[in-house]
Amino acid sequence: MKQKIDQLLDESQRFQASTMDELEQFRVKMLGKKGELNDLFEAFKTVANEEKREIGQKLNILKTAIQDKIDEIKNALEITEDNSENTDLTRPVNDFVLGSRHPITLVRKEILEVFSRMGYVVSEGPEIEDDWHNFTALNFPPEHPARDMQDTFFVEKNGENDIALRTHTSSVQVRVMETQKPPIRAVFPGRVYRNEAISARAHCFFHQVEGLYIDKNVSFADLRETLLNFAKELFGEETKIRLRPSYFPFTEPSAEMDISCNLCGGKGCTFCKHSGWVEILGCGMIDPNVLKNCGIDSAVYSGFAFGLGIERITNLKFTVKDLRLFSENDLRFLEQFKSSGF
Ligand code: 2NM
Repeated sequence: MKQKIDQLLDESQRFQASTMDELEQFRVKMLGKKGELNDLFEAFKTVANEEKREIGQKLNILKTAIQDKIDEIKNALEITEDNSENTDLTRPVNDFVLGSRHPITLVRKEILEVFSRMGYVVSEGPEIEDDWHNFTALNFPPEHPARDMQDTFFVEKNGENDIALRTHTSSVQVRVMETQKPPIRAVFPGRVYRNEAISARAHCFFHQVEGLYIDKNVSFADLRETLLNFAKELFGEETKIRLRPSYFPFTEPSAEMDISCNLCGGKGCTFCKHSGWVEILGCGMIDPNVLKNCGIDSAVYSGFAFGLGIERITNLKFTVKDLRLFSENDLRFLEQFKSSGF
């Protein structure tokens, strides 16, 4: 009997199978109802008492060895079968539904990249602001209309220290000027809020990128050259710019910048109202009062600042006709920006 056990142990250790059928035959032969092991256990009953212990152990070892062998081959076969017979390698892959970046995100990134290449850092700040950072430090007189309920969403109205949703990201610029020493070169992207009736051309929130450059001897020529480079990078080398005098409380002098219409190449179309020019941003030399309010010596330092609406630039780049599309999350709109992704 010992001999039989050793022989079966040897046989099962050497056993190999290349198909599940072969393996199943082996299993039936060894472990099946009429299999070798059952025969042995049957014979075990008649084994002399003094041998029971030794033969019993041997039998158990054999049984475990056979079961392990079967499991091992079964696992190996399952893996190779998965990879070959049951897999149709010509089957199309799963059709993943890819999302897309929001157009505002795409254009925001493009704008920030242009300024990064010119050495500007990116800075962000809170959307809920106090009166000082949003208005007073920026040279807004106490009676300025922007401070009115009609134009600004107030969170708390308590006289001296109103709390409001920021109406521009200039509030972040104040925070940076208050805490950093020139030279400062930074851009400030973010969402801003204005109390406007929602229409195709206006919304109660939109997105800005503002920028700031403060150092010794910064001139209006530096401003012009920087913004010309920006316009060319964003809209193409052939783009021209035009600066028109304007007014902002925080800059003096102030200007509005137009670019040559990139739809008609300056010839005149309905988009540029046949002028050949479209407005894209406001800018100016930072008012010495603002520098002073932020603790920067205006006798030593000067600087320029600019601000633009990302929605406006996005309209120009993608000819979006209705501002409301940007905040409705209509997939039919958003899916059109798939190929513009990054
Ligand atoms: C604009 C237009 C012109 C501006 C000015 C400043 C600051 F903080 F330096 F005074 N920040 N942003 C600025 C100037 C913004 O947006 C149309």
